[in-house]
Parts: sequence; C-alpha cells; structure tokens
Amino acid sequence: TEVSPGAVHLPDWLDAPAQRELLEACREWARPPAGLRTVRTPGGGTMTARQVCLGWHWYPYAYARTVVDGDGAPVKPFPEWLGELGRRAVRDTLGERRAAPSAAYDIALINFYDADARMGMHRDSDEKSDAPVVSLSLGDTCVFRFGNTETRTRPYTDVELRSGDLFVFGGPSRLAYHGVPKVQPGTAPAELGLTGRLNLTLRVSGL
Ligand code: MD3
Ligand code: FE
Repeated sequence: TEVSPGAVHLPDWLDAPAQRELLEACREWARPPAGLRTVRTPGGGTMTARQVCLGWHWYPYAYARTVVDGDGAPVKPFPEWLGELGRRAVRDTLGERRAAPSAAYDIALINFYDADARMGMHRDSDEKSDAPVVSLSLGDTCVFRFGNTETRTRPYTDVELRSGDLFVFGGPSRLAYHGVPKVQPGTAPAELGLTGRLNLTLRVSGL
C-alpha cells in the first residue's frame, strides 16, 4: 500500500522464521560493548525507546564511529546480509520507480520499545543521502504516524505496524515528519517470545 508518494507499506513481509532470526540478531547486538543505550537530547530530554546502532553510531544529531554518548566503544559492524535485506526491501516496494541504484546500506538503527515508550514527531535528516529508509517491525503492534514535510502537526495518517511489516520511505516521503504515538502492549505474536516492540531501520549514510 502506498500511504503517500514514495512511502510504501508491505504488511507481513517477514515470515515467522525470518522474524525469529532477526530478533535473535537484535538481541545479540543489544549486548555490550556498544549495546543498547538510552539517548539523551541536547535539550535535556530522554528518548523512551532505547537504541543500538550498527555501522555508524547515531547521536543527536550526527553520526560517529564510536558510541560518543555512551561507553565510547567502536560501533558494531553492519553485516553484509542486512545490506542484502535492504536492497530486497526496496525492490519489493519501490521496484523500478527507483531512478538509479542508491549507494549501499551501511547503517542500522534498532529501537526497543516497552509498553510505555513513544517516539515524538521528527524528521530523519542526519543522513547525507536521499536513499530510501527501510523500516522493519517486530513484536507488539504500534500506531505509526506519518505526517507531512512542512509541520509536525496535521495532516497525518495513522497506520498500524505489526510484527513482520516492512515500510519503505523514499522520494518525497524521505523527509516527512513521523512518529510512534502508541505501542499496543501484549499484541506480539506469542511464538516470537518478545515483550514490547522493536524497530530496525536501514539507511545509507552518504559518508
Ligand atoms: C519516514 N523509527 O528510527 S519506523 C526512526 O518505529 C524512527 O522506531 C520509528 O522514526 C520506529 O527514526 C518509525 C518508520 C520510519 C523510519 C524512518 C523514517 C519512518 C520514516 C525516515 C524517513 C521517513
Ligand atoms: Fe525517524
């Protein structure tokens, strides 16, 4: 489903075994050093979703090769298989609409949401590439709010993201405001063995 030009939602893209495999990898990446951390914004705020990065370390509002706002360790490598997953995701959603093959995916940001976690409306503008962002969801269903490129407010579209869903944001949607106003606790597939929600985004740094 194309929610907005360049924003394509493909529900249930990952089957149950693929979800379990990705979850297991995320659990490994979450371990220290350079593991899961709480992000603090310059204004004194705290993000409620905790995060781990691969390839490049994101901190508000730039990328680095070490966990500059955490344990200082080198960021974990971005595995080749994730890059292949990203290319397949773009092909399955945007397909031939993509003008030219973009540079290789080299960043993964993984956000862990508990029942109370949220993400406020924001734009992702720290990447120096206009390549599409690939988003994969695991665990609890959430309400994902897809807005406009001008303001953090209406008009926006609320979409439920479920375990296994793929969402790709390219073209004019790449710089749209978006957020996660709510997680729906206890909605994860029981066989996955995950309490809460996890979102993995693949990006091209342009660095
Ligand atoms: C639209 N993550 O990591 S996924 C983020 O569920 C982020 O954790 C949310 O926003 C989450 O920055 C939303 C959907 C998403 C991800 C990246 C985007 C939508 C996007 C980048 C550009 C435009
Ligand atoms: Fe975002």
